[in-house]
Amino acid sequence: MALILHSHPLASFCHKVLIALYETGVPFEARLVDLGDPAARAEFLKISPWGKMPVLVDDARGRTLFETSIIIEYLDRHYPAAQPLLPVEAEARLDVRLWDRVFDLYVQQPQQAAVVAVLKGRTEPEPEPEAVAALDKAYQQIELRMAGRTWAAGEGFSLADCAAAPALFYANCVSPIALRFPAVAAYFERLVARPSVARVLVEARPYLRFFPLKDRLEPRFLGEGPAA
Ligand SMILES: N[C@@H](CCC(=O)N[C@@H](CS)C(=O)NCC(=O)O)C(=O)O
Repeated sequence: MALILHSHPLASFCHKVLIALYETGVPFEARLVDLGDPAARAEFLKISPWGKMPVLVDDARGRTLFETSIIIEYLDRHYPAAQPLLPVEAEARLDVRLWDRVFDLYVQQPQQAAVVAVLKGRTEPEPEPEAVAALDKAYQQIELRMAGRTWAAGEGFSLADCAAAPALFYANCVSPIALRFPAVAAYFERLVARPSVARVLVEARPYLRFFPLKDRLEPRFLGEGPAA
C-alpha cells in the first residue's frame, strides 16, 4: 500500500492524523509502533528523528513525513478530501493554522504533561495543578472563540478541528470541560459526533484501559454507554 502510518491507537497526536486520513478517505496501512520494545523503538528512530509518532510514509511519492500539522497539510495537497482541510485563501488558511497551533501547544501539551506525570507516578491520582490551570486558561480562550461558531476556523471541518478533537478528548480527563465551558462542551460534542472522529475513538476503545486517567473517561467512550 502506498501510504503507511506508523502510529499507536491510543496516542493523541496519532488520532489527529487518523482523523484527517478518514476525512480524505485515502487508503492506508496502519502499523502499530510499540515504543516499549527496544528493537521496535530502534527501528522507529530510523524514520522518526525525535522518536515521535505518528510518521507517514508515502512510497508512491518517496516521502517520509513527521509532525502532524505537516502530515495533514501534505495529505490535503496530495490526497485531498471532498472539502479541503486547509482553505486555499491565504487569510482563512492562516486562521486554520493558528487554531491548529492553539490546540497543539495550549491543550495537547499540558494534557500530555499531566498524563505523563500520572503515568510516572509523580502526581497519582490527581493531575498536576499547573496542567489543570494551563488547560483552564486555554478553555477560556476556546470558549470565547467557539461562541456562535460550528468549527474552530472557517466554515468547514479543518486541520484545526483534527487537532482539537484528540486534544479536548484527553484534556477533558485532566480538567473536565462540561458545566464551566458550555461553548467548548458543545464543540466537543460536535467533534465526537463527526464520523471520522467517532471512528478513531471506537478503534481506540480496546486500548483505552491502558490510559493512565481511564477512570476519568466517560463510559460512552469505553463502549459502556450510548455510542460516541
Ligand atoms: N509535535 C509532534 C508531537 C508528536 C507527539 O508528541 N507524539 C507522541 C504520541 S501522542 C509521542 O510520540 N510520544 C512518544 C515519546 O515522546 O516518547 C507532532 O505534532 O507530530
